[in-house]
Amino acid sequence: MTHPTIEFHDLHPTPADFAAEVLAGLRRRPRYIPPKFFYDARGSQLFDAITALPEYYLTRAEVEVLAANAAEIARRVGTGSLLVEPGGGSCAKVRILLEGLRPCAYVPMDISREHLRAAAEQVAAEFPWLEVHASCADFTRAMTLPETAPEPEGPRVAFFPGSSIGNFDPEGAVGFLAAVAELVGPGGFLLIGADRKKDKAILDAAYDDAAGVTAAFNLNLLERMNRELGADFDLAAWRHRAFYNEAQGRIEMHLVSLRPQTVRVAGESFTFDAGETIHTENSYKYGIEEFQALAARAGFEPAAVWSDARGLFAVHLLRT
Ligand code: AVI
Repeated sequence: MTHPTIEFHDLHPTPADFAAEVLAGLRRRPRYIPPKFFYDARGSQLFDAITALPEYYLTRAEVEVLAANAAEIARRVGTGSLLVEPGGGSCAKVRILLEGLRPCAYVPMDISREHLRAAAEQVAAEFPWLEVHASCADFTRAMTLPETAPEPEGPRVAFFPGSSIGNFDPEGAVGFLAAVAELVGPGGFLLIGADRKKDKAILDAAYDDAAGVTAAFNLNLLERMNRELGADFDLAAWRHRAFYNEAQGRIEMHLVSLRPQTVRVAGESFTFDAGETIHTENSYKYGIEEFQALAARAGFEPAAVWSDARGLFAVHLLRT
């Protein structure tokens, strides 16, 4: 049953979008499929499991920073804001902020429909005073508020945790941040998590965990193509590879073809050499000043920045 304070807006990308982007990505060299397609129901579950892995320090470090600084964040931002969370799939971290911030409404936007609906209903049940306007959308394409979202007395505040900004290339990140700057408008804020550059061994382990959960997350993309696009990927013929590319300042994830093979996807044939890869994700890591300089190109200035005790992860408060 839908909670009375939930409005659900469905701009979900169609199966045709998935097919078109996958086919375009497999035709090009090097082959590349954007990471947003990891997050079907299974992929979202696997991602939640990743966030609890011992090697994946990002989530724990960010939660530590948010919990330690929630009161300070609320003091700087003020109450009565409109809180927007592009990619707010599990709505997990926002809970740390809600009591302090007391926004007039919360707008989570996510590509994964069922995950978003369940999470938004849960938040609305836990915070009965809060209006929730969930918007199922591909925020990398459309960054618009649902028409029902109220005009706040306080500022518009975007919350973009998890270092998801690292999944854009730097130019794409500037474009995304500029769209957020436009969304929050003059006097608006962005609270954003950005993973920091660090020792390669720590980064490599975070994206290639001993239990193989990240491998399953990456390989699920092939299973998803089998399920939804009538593809015939043989899962035993592919392997997960992830490594920190120090020159580029990014983790790269790939799916490696273990033998020469031909695969059918949505009626089209693709031939892979042994060792050839499909590049599935980049996860850029930023120094603090480096990230502030990137955000400045999108019209944001730094208001505050916090880090965890180990200095692994940064949470930036930016204002337009
Ligand atoms: C969602 N995003 C920030 C994650 C990351 O760390 O880049 C996705 C992920 N990929 C592998 N592990 C986690």
